[in-house]
Amino acid sequence: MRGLRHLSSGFVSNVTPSIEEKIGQGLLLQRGHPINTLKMRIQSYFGDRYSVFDSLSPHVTTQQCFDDLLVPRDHVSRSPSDTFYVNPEVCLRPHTSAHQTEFLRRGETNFIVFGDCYRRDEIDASHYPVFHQVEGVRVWKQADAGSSAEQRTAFVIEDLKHTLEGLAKEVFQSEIVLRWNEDYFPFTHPSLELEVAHEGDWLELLGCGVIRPEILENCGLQNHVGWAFGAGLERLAMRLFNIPDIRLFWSQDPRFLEQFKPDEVTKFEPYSKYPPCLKDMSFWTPESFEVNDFYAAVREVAGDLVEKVDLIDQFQHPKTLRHSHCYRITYRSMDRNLVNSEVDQLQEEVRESCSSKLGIELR
Ligand code: FA5
Ligand code: MG
Repeated sequence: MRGLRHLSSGFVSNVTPSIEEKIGQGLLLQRGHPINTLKMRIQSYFGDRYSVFDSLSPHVTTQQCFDDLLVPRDHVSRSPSDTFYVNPEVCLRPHTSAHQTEFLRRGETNFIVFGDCYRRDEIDASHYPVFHQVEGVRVWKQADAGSSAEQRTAFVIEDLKHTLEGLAKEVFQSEIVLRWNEDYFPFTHPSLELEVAHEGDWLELLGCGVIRPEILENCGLQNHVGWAFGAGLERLAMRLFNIPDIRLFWSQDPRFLEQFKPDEVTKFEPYSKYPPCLKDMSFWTPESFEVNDFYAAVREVAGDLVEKVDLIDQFQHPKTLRHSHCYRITYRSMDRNLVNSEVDQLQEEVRESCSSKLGIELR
């Protein structure tokens, strides 16, 4: 459970039972599920010109997932506080970009990849440790993209923007307001992010950019240029189907599932909003405290009954210099009313589990 800080010595997998349970559930291919309906829309937009891969194992090597993509050795995304490791060389893919180089090496020049992705992350309505992404890649021979480096970059960016603006319009099939921002990824340069206006705010749809030439060269594609993008399907689907909480995608409740028909986009009608139950928890943190270990421990005990976890207070003791954190855990079921005694018991189990596994000292 605890972050494995020394991958080579005394390896302990940080993949928890509730994560293991999600592997192979196949929401992407489940007809009628909003994730499948969205996938079909994206797939139909890209049409026959793109090869589609949607059944790849989520187990990938750190080579595929990080090294091949020029992710620096000390980049935080490689850390076991962020990524689930099965063993020191194999992890659960944190992004579908993990498949870019294998298909480029096989000579694919236009392709999209759908997959379930896994990340150790915060807990709230738009973050879940399992989610889905679609990756897209397109490459050209240099000569077909322009005669100077500047021309080729401009050509690739223009095609990328055109393709992705078209995708957003196809997905939402309504008037939408988009904006491009600069971004950073180790594997693309320049890199961009696309946002859509949503309820008075901007919602991040995807990251993308011009593939770094070293990556293409390492795949045997000298004198080529291309773009890549990666988008989170849940965030798109939440907006498209009016789904307010990311946990709902995993619901087995017929009141959720039966609202959706294959290939139809309909607005979700909430069947209930049960009252939340808030519990605070304070503790002294050990030197090596990783907040994602805490989130994972809470999830492991409370499962989908935890809606969000917020850090509400922290301070450092002036004499001992120890750090104290106070978190507010919001418990709420999406399907039923939680009784107080049940939440009290959950909270007690969370406290016990955290104090035994994380080396924290409860206050
Ligand atoms: C990436 O994962 C890059 N691989 C995208 C990319 C591909 C860039 C190709 C350039 C070229 P990022 O970490 O921003 O980027 O995640 C992309 C999307 O995944 C986010 O916009 C979000 O929609 C989704 N996402 C990330 N973490 C979570 C999470 N915990 N829960 C739900 N969705 C998530
Ligand atoms: Mg991002």
